[in-house]
Parts: sequence; C-alpha cells; structure tokens
Amino acid sequence: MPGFDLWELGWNDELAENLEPGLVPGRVAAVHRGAFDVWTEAGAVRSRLPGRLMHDGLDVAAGDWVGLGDGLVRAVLARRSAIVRNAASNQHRLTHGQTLAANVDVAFVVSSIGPDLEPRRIERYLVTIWESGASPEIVLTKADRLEDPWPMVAEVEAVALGVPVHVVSALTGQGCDALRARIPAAATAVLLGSSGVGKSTLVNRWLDEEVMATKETREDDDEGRHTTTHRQLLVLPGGGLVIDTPGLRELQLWDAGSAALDATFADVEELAAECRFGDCTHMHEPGCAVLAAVETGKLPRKRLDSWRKLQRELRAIAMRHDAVLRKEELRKWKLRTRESRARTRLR
Ligand SMILES: Nc1nc2c(ncn2[C@@H]2O[C@H](COP(=O)(O)OP(=O)(O)O)[C@@H](O)[C@H]2O)c(=O)[nH]1
Ligand SMILES: [Mg+2]
Ligand SMILES: [Zn+2]
Repeated sequence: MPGFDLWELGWNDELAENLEPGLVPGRVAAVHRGAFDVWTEAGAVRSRLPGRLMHDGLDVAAGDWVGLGDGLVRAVLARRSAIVRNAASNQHRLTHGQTLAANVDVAFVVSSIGPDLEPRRIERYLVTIWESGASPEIVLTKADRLEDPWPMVAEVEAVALGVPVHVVSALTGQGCDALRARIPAAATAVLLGSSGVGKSTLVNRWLDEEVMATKETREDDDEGRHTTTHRQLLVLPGGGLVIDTPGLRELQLWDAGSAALDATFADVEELAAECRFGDCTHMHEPGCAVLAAVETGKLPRKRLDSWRKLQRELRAIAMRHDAVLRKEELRKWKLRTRESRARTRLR
C-alpha cells in the first residue's frame, strides 16, 4: 500500500501544531467495530483506541485527524467541523451525540426527486449542518425520473433559503461535474441522506470506478467493493475528498444551538421580529406577523409546524443534556469530598 500525501488529505499547519511530538499523524478513513482505517504517510493502517481512551467513550469519526503511537490512536486532533447526530445508547438507556463525519468543509444533503422528496427532512439536515461548522448544499438526484423536475426543485428552494440547490442525474450525467467542482483540492465533502437516494452511485461516477457498492451491486457483492454499512472517506481523482455514508432512517437532532435553527428558518425569524409583542409565541397573540403570514399563505403552515417541532426537540435535548451534566458534576463532587475526607483521615 503506497503512502498518502497528508496535504492532499487536508493536513495543514494548524493541525501540525496541535500534534504531540512523537506521534504519527493520520486521517481516519473509516470506522469499523472498535477499529479504524487510518491513512498515513506510510500507507493505510488498521488501528484502535487504547483501553483507557475507549473507556472514556472517545467519539472518533471518519474524517478525524489522529496521532498514532505504537500503532494505537493516542490523540484526536481538534476538529474544524463535526456533523453530530443524536444516537441511542443501549448501555445507559441515554442518548449521546454521535459524530457522523469530522473536518468536513461542505455537507451535501442528498434527496431524490420524486414522490419520496420530503422538505421537512431537508430542514432537519440543515439544522444539524448549520450547527456543525460545515457549509450545507442541497443535492436533488435522479432528475431523469421526471419529465419536469422544476416544480419540485422550487419546493426545495423555498426551504433552502439561499443554500445552493444542485439538480443532478447520475444516469445522464446532468449536473454531476458541476457538483464535483464544489469540492476543491484538499477539501472534504460528505454525502448525507436516506438510503437509496443515489449517494454511492454519484461517488462511483466521480471516481470513474465501482468503488462503493450501490443498490444493484449490494446483494451479490463479491468484487471487494466497499459496502455502505460504514462511513467511508475517498480521494477523488484530481483532488478533494468525499465521505460516503450509509442512509440514516431518520436524522435525530443533537444539541444544536438556536443559531442553527435561526439559520435554517431565517424566514420565520424575520417575520417574528415584526410581531407586536417581543415575547410572542406565535400561537394566538394579536399583531402576530408569523400567524398573519400563514393566513395570507406567505408562510406555509407546514413550515411553521416544522419550526415549532424542531424547536421543541432541541429544547428537550438541551434539558436532558443539562440533567446528565448536572448528575455528572454531582458524581465528581461526591468523589472529591470522599477523597478529601479520606485524606483528612490519613493525616
Ligand atoms: N434513475 C436514476 N436512478 C439512480 C440515479 N442515481 C442512483 N440511481 C439508482 O438508485 C438506487 C440507489 O442508489 P445508491 O447509489 O445505492 O443509493 P445510496 O443508498 O444513497 O448510496 C440504485 O438502484 C441506483 O441505480 C439517477 O441519477 N437516476
Ligand atoms: Mg450507498
Ligand atoms: Zn408572533
């Protein structure tokens, strides 16, 4: 296995400064059960966390930069972005944040044009991406399936609010090169979206090779292709990287700040600023600009409902999160007092 040019993988001076001397830098290309594929200057290696860090529940994701020592991951370097979802943890019957991809520059929200297109799902992805530090872009695939895809594109543009919307077909090649051009050399993109929308087909087209298994090749896959059961980092010919991900049944939000929600629903926020009362709940108040806009059809009722729903979800997550933190603080405090009591006895 030939070695990698780290700079082509997105390595930079800031990362180099953060690397402890003596550790070997590498980028996590894929995460398997307890093991990582790490790309280094010496080639691709299989690595894992030492027991102590594993116990800390360190969340290593595809795209992470790590420092290796004695073949183990000794450090995860500070991320410039992280796409984090809410994941159920059966261990504590709690939820925790799970990083889907790290150090991503552009996050493509991929949906296929057709009856399964769901603007509400796109809003959910946008909140998560606005929180991540990556820039969102929307990709509508399988444009070849409809005689006239443009009414559906317009529907998506109404929720995109200035986020670029790309219309592509991996079948005819429409828009594929233009989308590819959104990933400059050394930059990293991630493809997010439900299973079957055509993410892997698009990646294969860019690679000009059947590297990722698609729906057709998935069942009888004996060609050694990457199945999309895990998130996989890939180097594109001509520079730039892309992380292909398996479909998420549903993207559960994780602790996003109100700024991420405001960015996704800038239209509602703008209206809310016009309400007569500063603390308007937009439920029943007189002089409510939001309700007035719903009345005149300027703001779709579904969009207001979606905003409320996501707001409630985020509030619930923040409250749960706070409760967990408080419990953790209490545990540490008890531990400290017990330790100091023990010390007092010893004296
Ligand atoms: N008509 C049409 N079908 C597509 C297109 N892109 C992908 N598909 C098909 O959609 C199915 C799912 O594609 P796949 O890449 O596996 O989706 P993924 O789960 O998002 O990675 C496959 O049967 C593809 O052949 C497209 O642009 N047009
Ligand atoms: Mg796939
Ligand atoms: Zn109002």
